[in-house]
Amino acid sequence: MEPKDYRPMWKELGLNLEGHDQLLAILGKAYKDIYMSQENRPKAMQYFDFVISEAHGLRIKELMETKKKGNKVIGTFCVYVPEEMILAVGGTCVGLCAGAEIGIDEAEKVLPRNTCALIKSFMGFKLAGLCPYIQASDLVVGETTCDGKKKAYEILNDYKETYVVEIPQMKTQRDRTLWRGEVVQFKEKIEEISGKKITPENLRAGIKIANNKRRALQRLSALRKAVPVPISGLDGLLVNQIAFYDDPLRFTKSVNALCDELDERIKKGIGVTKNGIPRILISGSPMALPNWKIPFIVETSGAIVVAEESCVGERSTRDLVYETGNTLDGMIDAIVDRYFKIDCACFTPNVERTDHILDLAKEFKADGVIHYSIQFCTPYTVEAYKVEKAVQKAGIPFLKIETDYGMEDMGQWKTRIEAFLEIARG
Ligand code: BJ8
Repeated sequence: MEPKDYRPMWKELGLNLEGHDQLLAILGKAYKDIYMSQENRPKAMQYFDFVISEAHGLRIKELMETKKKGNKVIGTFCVYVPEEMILAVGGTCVGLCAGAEIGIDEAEKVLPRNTCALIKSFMGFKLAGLCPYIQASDLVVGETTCDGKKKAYEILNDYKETYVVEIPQMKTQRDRTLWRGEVVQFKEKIEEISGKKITPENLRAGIKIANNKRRALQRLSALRKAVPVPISGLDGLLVNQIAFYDDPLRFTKSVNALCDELDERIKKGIGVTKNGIPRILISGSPMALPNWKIPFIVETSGAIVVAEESCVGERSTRDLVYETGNTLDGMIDAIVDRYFKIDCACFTPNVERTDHILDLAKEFKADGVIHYSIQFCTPYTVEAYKVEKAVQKAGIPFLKIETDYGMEDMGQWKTRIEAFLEIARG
């Protein structure tokens, strides 16, 4: 096969070609070391390996092609942005949160050093000219969740038009009214940028596509409850990360194909590792691609991650939009209610999240809970206190981790995690 040359496309997108080459080399090596070294992976993971290998190539080419047909690409940073409305007008929603320590020097020129790594990373990717997704986006949508993101969008807007959705901080009826108003305004923004009207018909279709993607991810999640577990936590996380970039129809089909294979494994009692190793639930800040640090340490220390209580995981896939609404207003209400259930730590109070963590720990037969927060992420770091109390009260071993995207503390965390796994083993 002819080697594919995407450089003209990257140049057209205004990427920093030299820096981008270096980035691809680093990511390619990390993927090989972390993912391709795993044993006994399901065959259907080959599709997801391919998607990763073409994340800056073929997928971007697809986005450019859909743009040529007049469809819009919308970049987002939060699972609170209603994807259904973007899909309704034939648009594509791509996640722009970034999980690598890249472009930090550039980011620190505009942000304080003690900013969460996720924010520094997306800012760094943009300022260093390394993210083809943000370059390809017709509009970037931010949101008023944590203070760091909220204020960073004001700066990002100087470099790329950023439309900000206001997310309430509480969940009273008054907050729901505010949120509904925001969803309606977002609908109008999407209509304006796409030049297309959102109708009951196209919104129904958008809801179906987004729900089917979530159903496939729910199916995958449920299969990870099996003993022994048929797929590694790293692979489970990867599929959830790819959900933010891939074509939703193709992705849904590929996740279901993976689940068919896992069904077979379960029937035959095949696990990805030997039985009896500690099953770990990871909870906390989202792990955006390519943030694999903690699951990698856990799974190379003799344990397996069975679920992620995170926006790259359960928190964004758990709830569906009711498909029973026939009117546009009814569908908007269904969207409003579905998103309003997301239990991000930016809300106060947020008891639902602690309840969900306990439920997940039980359902997935977790031997331990690791609470992960990105350093300087106030919402999750502070909320960890309440989570710790609840998890310990339930008699489940608990470990609190606060780290950034750097690799310097890998050894230190490996030692702490190994000691924790001794306790989880019971
Ligand atoms: S709904 S979790 S995707 S905001 S890690 S940037 S919170 S300081 S990402 Fe999130 Fe939406 Fe909530 Fe989910 Fe701020 Fe914390 Fe950084 Fe964070």
